[in-house]
Amino acid sequence: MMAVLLLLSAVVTLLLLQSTEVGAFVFVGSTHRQQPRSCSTSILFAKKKKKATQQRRTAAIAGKGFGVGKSLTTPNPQQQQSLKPSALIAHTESQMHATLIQWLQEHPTTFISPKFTIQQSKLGGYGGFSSTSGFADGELIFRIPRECCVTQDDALRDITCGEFFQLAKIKRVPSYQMLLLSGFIAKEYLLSKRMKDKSAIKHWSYFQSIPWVQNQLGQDHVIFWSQEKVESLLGESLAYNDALLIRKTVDSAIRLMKDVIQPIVEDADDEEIEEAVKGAFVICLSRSFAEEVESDDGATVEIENALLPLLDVLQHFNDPNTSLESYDDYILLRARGDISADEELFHCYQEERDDVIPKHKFFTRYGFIPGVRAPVIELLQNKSSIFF
Ligand SMILES: *[C@@H]1O[C@H](CO)[C@@H](O)[C@H](O)[C@H]1NC(C)=O
Ligand SMILES: CC(=O)N[C@H]1CO[C@H](CO)[C@@H](O)[C@@H]1O
Repeated sequence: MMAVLLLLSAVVTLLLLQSTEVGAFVFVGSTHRQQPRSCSTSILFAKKKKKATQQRRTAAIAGKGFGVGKSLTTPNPQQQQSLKPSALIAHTESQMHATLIQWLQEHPTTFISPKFTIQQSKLGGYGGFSSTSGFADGELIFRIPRECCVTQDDALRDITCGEFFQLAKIKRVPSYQMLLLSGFIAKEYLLSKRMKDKSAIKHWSYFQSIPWVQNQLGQDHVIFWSQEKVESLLGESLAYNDALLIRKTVDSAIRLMKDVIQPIVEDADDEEIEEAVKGAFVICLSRSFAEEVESDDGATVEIENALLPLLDVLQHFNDPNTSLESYDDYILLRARGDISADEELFHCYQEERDDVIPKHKFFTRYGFIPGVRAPVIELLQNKSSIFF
């Protein structure tokens, strides 16, 4: 009964939010319909096969944290012991990615080429690479089953807060896609922190491989900044309004999710929930992929955001050397052109074209600026033309 009441109070907050027109940004709106030119090979390829396989379509994309890669986390010795060494030796020296790979490989439809490795990228943080042997054009790099991905359905079907998310979707709460995905993973993350047996949380192996707090794996985002920092660095910049909009949306989500999460994770205090929701939003903004999903009768196409593990390890490049195919049951990544040994694999999140998304917006949304290695804080201090 308690839980029902609290859920109701969340619903009331939700309705209030709607009526006061809380600022919200449409995350996918401007990006998904225009198919990025240089990414279109994969999308067209996927579409061509659609009729035969009833597959989903994947459109455009998000990026990931601009990494300086300074604060790479050190392996947890406990995990190290419990882990089969095979993933560590075969694919990566990074413990958290080995844990991710091991979990993915427990699913029978997973395939990860022995030639695929995860190493530190020159762009900061980690990236995907070919090993000492390369890939031939069209060669399969990996196949990840949908059940390992985090989708809107996971949120909507969740036993503890699915009903709340369903309502948010029906009411078309501003940015509800982001609210669903972020709210769901924030709740799961807070639960997993309290569990001895982490495997009780379905996506835990994935969650432990991604950064939840500022500066972990070089992650930064305006969502983490203080209001003073936003004012002083972004105050007169082109990115200011977008940053405010995003922060406002996250603030509303935090208010909503507090009411939803507190009865489920009883000992979580306001501050912990706030941190988890912020971290979840940064993860979803910077790593989720927007997909066009057809309704069962094929009559409508909706945009849904999903987190696709392993694919999100790859760094962004406008002219990528991989292509993505997206099906109902799995996603595939293939080599696009021959890839020689020890080369970094790139995926195009979102084409770098000012009419698609200007560079300053790349920063407020995804937390990094493609092709720019200079620290963003310095660019802002120097009043770079990207921002001013
Ligand atoms: C910012 O300006 C300082 C001083 O002119 C310069 O040393 C630095 O390289 C600049 N940084 C960037 C990222 O442009
Ligand atoms: C970053 C990179 O190496 N990109 C290349 C990947 O492969 C395609 C297709 O062969 C090239 O056009 C890219 O330049």
